[in-house]
Amino acid sequence: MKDHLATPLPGYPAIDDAECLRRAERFHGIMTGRRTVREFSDRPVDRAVVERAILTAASAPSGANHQPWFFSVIESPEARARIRSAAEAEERDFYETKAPQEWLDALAPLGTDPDKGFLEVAPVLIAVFGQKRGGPRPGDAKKNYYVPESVGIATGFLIAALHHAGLATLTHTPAPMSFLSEICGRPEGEKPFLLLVAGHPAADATVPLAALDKKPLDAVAAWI
Ligand code: IYR
Repeated sequence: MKDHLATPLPGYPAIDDAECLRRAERFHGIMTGRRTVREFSDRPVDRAVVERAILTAASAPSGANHQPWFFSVIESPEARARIRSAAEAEERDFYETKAPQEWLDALAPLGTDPDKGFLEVAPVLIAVFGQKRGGPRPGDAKKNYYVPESVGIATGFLIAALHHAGLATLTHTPAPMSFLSEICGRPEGEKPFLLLVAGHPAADATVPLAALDKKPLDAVAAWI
């Protein structure tokens, strides 16, 4: 490797193969318990939990370590009502006009519709943005690299962190979602990537049976 500043690798204490497998199995158990939830309770979530989950997301790998993401946590009832109204307008357009039949057929087993009441019920809305320019330090304005990939990985970390904390999540992507930039006051050059809804599930929350079907290992992986 070329000359650069480095420090001995921290955080990987030696473990044996059995312990390695136990950890892989335990984490699989935790993550396969995650469900996309569309019915939330209005029970508040401690801000420290959200802060910690965002710090987990922000520790994700990224192009040139530029960390090209920003997380807007939307608390104000007024902003939430605006987001719901803008999202529902887009979704009505989607379900009633834009979506081809094949897409509607694909969604039918999940029972989704243009009603996005959860945007005003769930206590946590996190709008995730990708930044075209930035850099490793706050205030940098260099070109960023692999922005959608980096932000996607960070969002995966965020979902895993919230789930691990015991919270339910829903990835919501009304299209277009430029209204999020305006409502959250984000600058041009920052693009909304996804709206993550989080909170405790409603006591009577259900999950579509179709969502429980996951492909077996041999359908998703091969060793060559
Ligand atoms: N954005 C719409 C439709 C939708 C699309 C896909 I692909 C989904 O996996 C789920 C929903 C909505 O939120 O209802």
